[in-house]
Amino acid sequence: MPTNLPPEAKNKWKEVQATKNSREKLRLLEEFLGLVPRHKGTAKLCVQVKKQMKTLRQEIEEKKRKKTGRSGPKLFLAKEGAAQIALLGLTNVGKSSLLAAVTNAKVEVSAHSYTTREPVPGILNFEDIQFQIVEAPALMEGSADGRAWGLQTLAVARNADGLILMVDLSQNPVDQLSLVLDELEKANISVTQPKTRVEVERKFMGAGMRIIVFGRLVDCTFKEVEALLKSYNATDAVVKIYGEAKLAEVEEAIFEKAVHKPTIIIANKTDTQNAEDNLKSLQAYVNGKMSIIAVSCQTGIGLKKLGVALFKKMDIIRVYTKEPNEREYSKKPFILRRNATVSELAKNIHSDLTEKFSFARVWAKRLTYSPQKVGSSFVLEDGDIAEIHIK
Ligand SMILES: Nc1nc2c(ncn2[C@@H]2O[C@H](COP(=O)(O)OP(=O)(O)OP(=O)(O)O)[C@@H](O)[C@H]2O)c(=O)[nH]1
Ligand SMILES: [Mg+2]
Repeated sequence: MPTNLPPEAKNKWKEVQATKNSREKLRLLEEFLGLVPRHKGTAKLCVQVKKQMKTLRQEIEEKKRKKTGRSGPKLFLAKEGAAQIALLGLTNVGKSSLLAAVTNAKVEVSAHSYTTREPVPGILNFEDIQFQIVEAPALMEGSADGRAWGLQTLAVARNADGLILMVDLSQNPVDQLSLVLDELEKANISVTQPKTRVEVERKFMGAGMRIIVFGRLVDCTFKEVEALLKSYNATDAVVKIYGEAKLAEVEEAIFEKAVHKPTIIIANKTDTQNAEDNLKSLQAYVNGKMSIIAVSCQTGIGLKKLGVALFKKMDIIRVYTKEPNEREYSKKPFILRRNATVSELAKNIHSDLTEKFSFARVWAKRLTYSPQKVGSSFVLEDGDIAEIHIK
């Protein structure tokens, strides 16, 4: 559904984009909203803008509190470890119990609803790396529309590298999961690889417009996409389109980027009655699209699987480095994405290394001769040891 915004609204949006100041942005968003005609095509946009405004208000509040030294809920938590994983679910499913069982965090577990009211981080050790797990305050129907702390919880999810969705097997898990997925979808966060993805990235002045279509435009032409962006006064931008995209989806991406998060499901309370049947219906509903780990935070069953499941889902590898003149390699690995090359490793070690790179020597079980002399495009695997030589 096209929004058919009048030019004044589009101009106002450009002003919104241009400012970094929270208060100014809030004021401009308010003005923008006043210029948006109300009809079916703009409903989603209005919700999105209101959401942004609410988040900005919270941000302003947070800054004020910081100045006065009063503490209050934080909007974002600094990342630690190999990845930050947001732990989401309805109330009482056992999120705090999981954090208490697998991390060092001190959390309150309670049979009362809505005990956790601000994000709580904890560190999970897996072999020689760490994952940071952040329990976010419970989701509920209406979270994405700003009910209770919903927007804060969804902001934690959006900012995280991956998600754990937790359900309670003593209740209907399908209802719980579909509610959580609905709220995530409303917040433009997808948990499975979406078929369509549109990215609009504004660039510095003079960069010009580049539209790159990896997939296919369904109901419009290149020229129409360009005209749409120009109507929003975006003359310097890179637009990437994956999968089959409609013009309306390109327009949506101008306002909020859809994000995809690698996600696993934890089905908790396997120790309760009906848990087995409930797990079966959950498996049927998910239908292999996401992996489900069945656990009991009370008895500890299944919890050991979490580390390896996260490691696999996050698609990361560990690479150990060695100085050319030393015998031992570093105990602390570099964390890289799967299929990363030696050149990416070099860039991770030091930004200078890409230019100075000459060759690398790699130790790995899969190689016939180890170490092997390799170039910058050599693909690394988990557990490899690399020694980088400079010119
Ligand atoms: N039987 C059983 N009860 C559990 C299990 N895990 C957690 N509980 C109970 O479930 C209740 C809620 O646990 P919490 O860990 O506080 O749940 P939460 O998801 O953090 O809830 P809020 O923060 O309040 O939204 C508590 O009474 C726990 O003792 C489990 O594996 N089995
Ligand atoms: Mg809790």
